[in-house]
Order: sequence, then C-alpha cells, then structure tokens
Amino acid sequence: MNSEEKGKKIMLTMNQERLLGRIRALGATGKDGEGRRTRLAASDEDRQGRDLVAGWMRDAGLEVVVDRIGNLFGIWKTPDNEAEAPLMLGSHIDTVIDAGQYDGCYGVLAGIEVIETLKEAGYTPARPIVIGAFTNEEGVRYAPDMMGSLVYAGGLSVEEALASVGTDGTILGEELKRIGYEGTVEPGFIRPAAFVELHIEQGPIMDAEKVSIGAVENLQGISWQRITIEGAANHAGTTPTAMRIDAGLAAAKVITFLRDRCDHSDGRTVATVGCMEFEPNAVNVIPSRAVFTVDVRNPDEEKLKEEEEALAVYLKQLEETDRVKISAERMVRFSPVLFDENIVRMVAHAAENRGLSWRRMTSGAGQDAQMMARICPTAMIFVPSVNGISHNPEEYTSDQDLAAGANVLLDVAIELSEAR
Ligand code: HGY
Ligand code: MN
Ligand code: MN
Repeated sequence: MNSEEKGKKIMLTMNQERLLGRIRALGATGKDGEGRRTRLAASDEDRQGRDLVAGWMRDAGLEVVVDRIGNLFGIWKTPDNEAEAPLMLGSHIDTVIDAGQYDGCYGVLAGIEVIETLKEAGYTPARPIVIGAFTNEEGVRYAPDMMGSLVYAGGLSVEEALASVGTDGTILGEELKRIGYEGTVEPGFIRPAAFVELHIEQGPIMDAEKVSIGAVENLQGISWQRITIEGAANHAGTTPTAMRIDAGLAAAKVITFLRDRCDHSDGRTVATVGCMEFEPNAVNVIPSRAVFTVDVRNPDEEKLKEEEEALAVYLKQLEETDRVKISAERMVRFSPVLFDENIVRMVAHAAENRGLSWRRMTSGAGQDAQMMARICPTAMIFVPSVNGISHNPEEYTSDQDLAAGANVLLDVAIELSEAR
C-alpha cells in the first residue's frame, strides 16, 4: 500500500475467525488437576500458553524475544521503519485460579491479529509494531501483580523480581528457567512511541449501558496488605467466651469493618479479603493465628490513603478490644494513573468511525498499561464483560464485541504507527 493510499483513512477489518479461534485455543490450555483454567505465572500451565502464543508470533513472521523477567515480545520491523520507535500493543496471558479465557489473552492475540491483518493488506507502518505478553500480571503466585510490566517500566529491579518467593515457596527466577522462559534481554530494551492495551472491562458498566467500546482514561489506585493476627489457641469446648483471644473472630471483624467503610465511603472504594489462613486450622481449636490479604482500591489517591489510615487505626483498636497482636505487611501499592488524552480521543474517534457506541471508562482492575504509562503515552480500549463477571470461568464477551474491539485497536494502531 503506497503513501497516498495510506493518507486516506483506510478501514481494514481483522480476521475474526482466526482471532476467535486463537482465543478459544489459548483458553483451552493450562487446565489444572481439577480441569480449571489456571495458568499461574511461570507454572507448567503458563509455559503451555507461552509456547502457543510464541508459535503464533513466529507464524506471523515476528521476531520473538524474551527478556530477563520472562516478558514475551513479537517484533515486526522492516528496513524502512526500524529506525523509528515502535508502537507496542499487548497485555498478559497468565491467569488467576479457575479463570476466564479473555482476561489479558484477548489483548495479546488481538495485537498479533493487527499485525497479520496489516501484512495481508500489504500495509507497512511507518514504525515497527511490537506485541508484548507481560509476565505475572495477576500476582496470584508472586507479588506484586503487574510484575513483568512494572520491571519493564523500571519500577522494580529485575533481580528483586526474579528473587520473589511464591505462595508455594518457589523462586520466580528458578521457575522461569525451569519452563524455558528465562530471557537474556534487559527489560525496557524497547522504549515504545506509545502503548495500547485492549482488554475486557471485567466490570458491569458497559454491559449494563449496552456500550460497545470503552475509551479508558484512567485507572484506580491499588493497595494490597497481608495482615497477621495473633490470638491464643484454646479448647473450643472448655474455654468460656470471655476468656477467648480468638484470632479468627478478630479477622472476621476486619472483613465487616472493610465492607462498612465501602458502604459509607465516596461510593468508589472497593475492598476484598481474598485469601485467609487459620492456625492450627482445626475444627475444635480456637484460632491462634489468622493471616489474610486486604485489597483496597479507589481512583482517588487521597481517598485511598484515607482508607489505609482508617484500617490502620481500626487494627490498633482491635488489639485493645480483642487482646490480639496485629501486624500488617504492605504487599503492593500503586497510585491511580491517568492515560494519554490523545490516544483516548483516537479510541473514541475510531469507535465513532465504525458506528460503535463508546464511553470514557475508569479501569477498576490493575493493568500492564498502568506500568507502561510510566515510560510512554499509553491508553486502553475496553469491550463489555457480560454481567460484569471476570476472574471466573463464566467470564464472557460476545464475538461481536470482541471483533469490534479488535477493529478499533487496528484503527488506533494504524493511526499511531503513522503519527509523528
Ligand atoms: O488485580 C488486578 O486488578 C489485576 O487483575 N491483576
Ligand atoms: Mn488482565
Ligand atoms: Mn486479571
């Protein structure tokens, strides 16, 4: 395609069957012993997904590169454009436990589809296009989440990340080596001209409003803590209530405290206690210890700080009232992020040009884009999640919405790959 044809607003359409087929094929890999889709970072199941995606990248004629934290990249460059800073598209392909098939995977596979569609149309962009699949976005096995993109953006040293100890006691660096994805290239080896991440909303708003495209303009702040409450083990039958120092009861009080805060906050705070362990974890022993995680989020930094402070004060009170000892360890803390307004507008215009309904959105979920925004102009495109379900095998987005989102990504990629 020559330059004056490029000058016209071309509107290509990606190969929907190929994209949907790959989403389903990737969704079928990485089943755990209970048949659940669970591709935790650097696990054998993750390797199955990585091998499949790297194979599709190679089939598309991309140069496949793995960096030291295991981030996987497919690079399309030509002698005419290789001197220019690339456009990067991408997301992640690791999953939570018993996951859906679209979270992250959709953005990586749609990125590969953008390149294949451009190649098949004989279109050579003015800059290289790179597809990234970042390591450990979910943070379920190794904290923090968005780890691969955080390292890539310079927010965490690769040595520290490789040394992280998993919930199963493994070391990330050893696991990446074991699955054959311990790369040699330094993270950050490409400084993109821009980064765009296509992703499912994972929330209920777009489905409820019947909106096809989300032009994501910002992303909420995230605070993860691990709380340990020390009580006193005692006999479940012989210990009078007044004499109990019950770590389990105190943990339960924290959960209801958090929910009360959300019910009475600015309406935007969300809090989750997703993991909890009791010791000695016996039916007839009062828990001597409770260890659990607290995930609190709010799009406003000051509000998020307020929630963290309110929890700290409550834990102090609880030590008094319940005669327990409480310690809190910070696991993750990311401030809210604003995305690049120019790219947000490009997403909106691309949706309008295709006659698609759209609206501005805030990302409730953490995303690799929030890390890439530290090093280049970045924004996201959302498509609806039916009933807002995600991190659940019932996660679903219609083929029509998946195709619409990928075509909008294609249009934005064409515009950004020509932008000076
Ligand atoms: O936690 C998150 O929001 C993301 O799914 N890692
Ligand atoms: Mn995701
Ligand atoms: Mn996720």
